[in-house]
Amino acid sequence: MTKSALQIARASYKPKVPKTLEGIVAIQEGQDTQAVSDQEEIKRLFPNTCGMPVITFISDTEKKSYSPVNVGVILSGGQAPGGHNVIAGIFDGIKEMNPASRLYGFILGPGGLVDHKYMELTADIINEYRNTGGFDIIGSGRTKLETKEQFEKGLEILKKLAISALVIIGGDDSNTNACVLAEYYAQIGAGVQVIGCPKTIDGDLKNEMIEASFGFDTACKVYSEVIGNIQRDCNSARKYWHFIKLMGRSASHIALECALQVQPNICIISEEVEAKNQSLDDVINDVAEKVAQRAEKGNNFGTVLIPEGLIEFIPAIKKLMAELNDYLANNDEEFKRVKRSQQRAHIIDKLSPVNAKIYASLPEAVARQLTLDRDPHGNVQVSLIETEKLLAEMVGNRLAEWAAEGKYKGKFATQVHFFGYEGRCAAPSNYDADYCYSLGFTAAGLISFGKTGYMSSVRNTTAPAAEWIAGGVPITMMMNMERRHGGMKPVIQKALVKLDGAPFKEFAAHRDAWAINTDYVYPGPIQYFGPTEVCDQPTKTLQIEQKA
Ligand code: FBP
Repeated sequence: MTKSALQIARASYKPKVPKTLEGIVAIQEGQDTQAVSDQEEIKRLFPNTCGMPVITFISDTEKKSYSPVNVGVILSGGQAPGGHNVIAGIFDGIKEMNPASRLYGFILGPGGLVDHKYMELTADIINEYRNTGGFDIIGSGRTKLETKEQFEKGLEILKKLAISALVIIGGDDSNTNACVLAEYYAQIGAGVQVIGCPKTIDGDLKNEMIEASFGFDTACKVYSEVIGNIQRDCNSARKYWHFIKLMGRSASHIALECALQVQPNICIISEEVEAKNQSLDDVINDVAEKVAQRAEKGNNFGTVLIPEGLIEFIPAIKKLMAELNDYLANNDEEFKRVKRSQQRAHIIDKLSPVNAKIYASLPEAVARQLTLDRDPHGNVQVSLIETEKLLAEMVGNRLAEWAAEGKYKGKFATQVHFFGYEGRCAAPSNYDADYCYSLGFTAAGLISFGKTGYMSSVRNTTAPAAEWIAGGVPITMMMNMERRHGGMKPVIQKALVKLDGAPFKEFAAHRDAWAINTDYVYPGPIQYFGPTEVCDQPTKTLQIEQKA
């Protein structure tokens, strides 16, 4: 494999880790925990793994001896920068405990466990992937681990390889599955521990104990770099409005973080649209008004950041999507038999009158995108809905109406962009490289203490890495009951942008000025070598949250 100069230099980077992970480690147990809501139901569903205490690693002086352990690892869901370092951290952690320990990777996600596709991860392989982006060391996939048959098939291969602990690196849905699997293996006395690791560029797997999901930092830095470049282009040519959709599924954390980094003219926050009960028309009017205000000052250019999940947060469209989800979950076969040209009419016929009317009013392409296959977790694939084009087109139409009424005299030409895949496999920033390695090393520690149903947790990450706090959080602590696939299921609660949270307030305090003025910031590319204030900065979101 030919390597770039950066790859070669970066391979020898030694991730910074919390001091408590450096020597001999002991654990400190906190109070017993309970689910974030629906406590009784979660307790009933997870009798073995609910209620366990939060665990913190502390330094110890008494040297322990560990038996060798065989560990399996799975990368689940969308790629996120730093996954390879989590695996390197697990590898180094279990080898430090006992050099005879072995690590196996299941190929292409949870499906690899069920289909018995695996490879042993040796030192030579691990060393090739240290500090690199991507999940290609073993690949990732979105198979949902949920049935007893899958768990039993998985157990066959785990037993064959004498694996007594499995680490699932994934987002909220994958960690929910990790918890269900941990509970099942505990219930049947399978002798397999299951540990989760918080991954997703979306940033929506976070709570009091998990302050960030890995990959969010690097992905936002990559997007902010390119948005900054676009803003500079935009301010040089002064002739385009750029509509930029940003990945992130439901939550607007990525859009908000990028806005804090680049100071765009407009950034829509889906959670605010929902809270204000705005219609699509309201959103269009808001954007068009800002375009018109800038045009009055002769500025017929600007940037609009759009979170990928926006459409789901427009209350009327959310209700429509809930009905569509239920219909498609229960009538998938019937719907697939309908001819493509008749699908729109078929859906209109099946929906309640209110939702049918909204569905009928949507542009053809967007209406079709709303009925595309859900992912295996029942989520609408929002990355396939072209909201950036929808908004650019509808804002253009609104401005044309205003121009006809003599209310607007500007020029409006657009460029549309979607940034998502560009950031998911970037070489991890120092923050993600350090954080991920620490998460992996922590997961190895949790295994050594016989824990199951825990998520690896590393906190206090705005402080220097030596002061980070490592430990484990019971996954059940993050759960509640939600409607999925037409029924109520226990799931990890998704963290959306809090409108009373400090990062949103910071944005809200400046956005009017950013809309009118051209206050762009150009963050430039991620730096891997250089002063700590350039290379080791965590996200603005985290910095603002921790300061508040
Ligand atoms: P995860 O939640 O699995 O980490 O996925 C993140 C994400 O990048 C979302 O932002 C996006 O909506 C989705 O994956 C796209 O996934 P895919 O490439 O599988 O369609």
